Amino acid sequence: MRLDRPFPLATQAIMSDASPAAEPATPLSAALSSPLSSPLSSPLSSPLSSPLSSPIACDIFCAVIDNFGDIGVCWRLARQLAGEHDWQVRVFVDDLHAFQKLCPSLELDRARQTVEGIVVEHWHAPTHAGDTIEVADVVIEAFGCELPPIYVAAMAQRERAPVWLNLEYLSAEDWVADFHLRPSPHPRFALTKTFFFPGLGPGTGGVLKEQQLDADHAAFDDSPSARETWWLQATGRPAPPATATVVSLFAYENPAVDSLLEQWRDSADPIVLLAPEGRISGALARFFDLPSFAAGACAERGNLTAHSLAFTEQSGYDALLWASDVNFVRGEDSFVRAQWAAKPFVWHIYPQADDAHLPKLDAALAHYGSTLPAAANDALARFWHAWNGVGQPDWAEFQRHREALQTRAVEWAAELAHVGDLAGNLASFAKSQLK
Ligand code: TRH
Repeated sequence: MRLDRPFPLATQAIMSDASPAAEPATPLSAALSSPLSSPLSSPLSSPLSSPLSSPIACDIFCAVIDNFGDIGVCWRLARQLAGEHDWQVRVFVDDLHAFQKLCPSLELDRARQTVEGIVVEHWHAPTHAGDTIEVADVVIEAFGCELPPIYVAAMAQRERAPVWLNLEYLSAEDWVADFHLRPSPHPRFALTKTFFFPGLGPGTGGVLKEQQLDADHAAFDDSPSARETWWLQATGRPAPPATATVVSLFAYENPAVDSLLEQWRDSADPIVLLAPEGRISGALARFFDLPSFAAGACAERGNLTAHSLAFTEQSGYDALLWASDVNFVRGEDSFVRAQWAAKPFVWHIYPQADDAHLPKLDAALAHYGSTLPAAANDALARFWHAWNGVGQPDWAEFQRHREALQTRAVEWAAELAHVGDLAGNLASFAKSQLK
């Protein structure tokens, strides 16, 4: 519920977070007294109804660093909060082009639009906070993107301070549980920002999982016609024979891919590779000696058949994971989706300077491989390290442990579900603060 009355930004001359010298600003007291900004005072006098008596309003701010995961996580969270918790959700996002890749119905030239009941504001400048300042009950600052100063100042003016959450990047490291839900007082305003840490273990915020996901997955697995339809739509061909191993490949550029393609080419059993067009497509084109490997392309060498797939809208990505036997995923959101798909998977972690990503990789392996037989756990770790720049991948060894990896994948999906879905955990915490 938005307690504040919208008022034209032009009358807003609130001291920004920037130093006063940085921009001419009417002191807040003057802004409050001027008749034009009287709506600003309305929150101070509006009757306080419990925010829980009407839909909770939530603003999510997302600055896309690169790739698709920032907006991928925010959009999935927004859809869950709106669809499963009936929140009024507004997403401020700066890069509509990245967003449109996973949400094709988004229009690139609109400052504001509604998609699936969610208001999408083009966050066209760091200081932009919409044509009017309407502070929500819950404000989610995704991945430390820094809220517009004018919005923070308006948060401080709100009769009931909003629940302000900093949604962190996912990490499987143990320290995450110690920092999850830690409050951080604002240096100047009577506001508190709470750090919300996703995670793979107890005591963290968990990871996103739609309530309908398991049912949708089971329906796909139980319907040969649904699978056949998917194969024809995705590749133009029927599903391959059961003797083939189907591999999905969503990765950054990766020097290990050349060796893996050769191993797949020389594999004793047929390999069908499904690669959404993207950063790995250049390597596939070179391997098949093609000028490009765009969506719709198909090529064969030895026992390897590769299809380049069109980038689907976000809800369509899961079916690729369900249709495959082994999933190569990357970043954060597809990494989580592979865990829910309950198939053996290989993670191309978002590379960081000085190999800072490797401890994060090992932390995830520690959770995921903890109950694997030692030989299978070692093989998985070697393969994940090779896929992340340390050593050479050994596909035959990975395949030798496929049965143990498949058993573990199913177990892990159940264990991860016990941590609770991130959207539900976040909604519960926010409501506990709004009482
Ligand atoms: O695209 P990414 O590499 O995003 C990265 C990571 O999130 C990383 O943690 C972050 O620091 C960096 O961005 C800034 O990988 P990720 O996280 O898997 O996001 C991809 C999104 O794209 C995910 O939501 C799934 C979606 N997707 C589709 O919607 N359709 C598709 O066809 C494919 C292949 C993916």
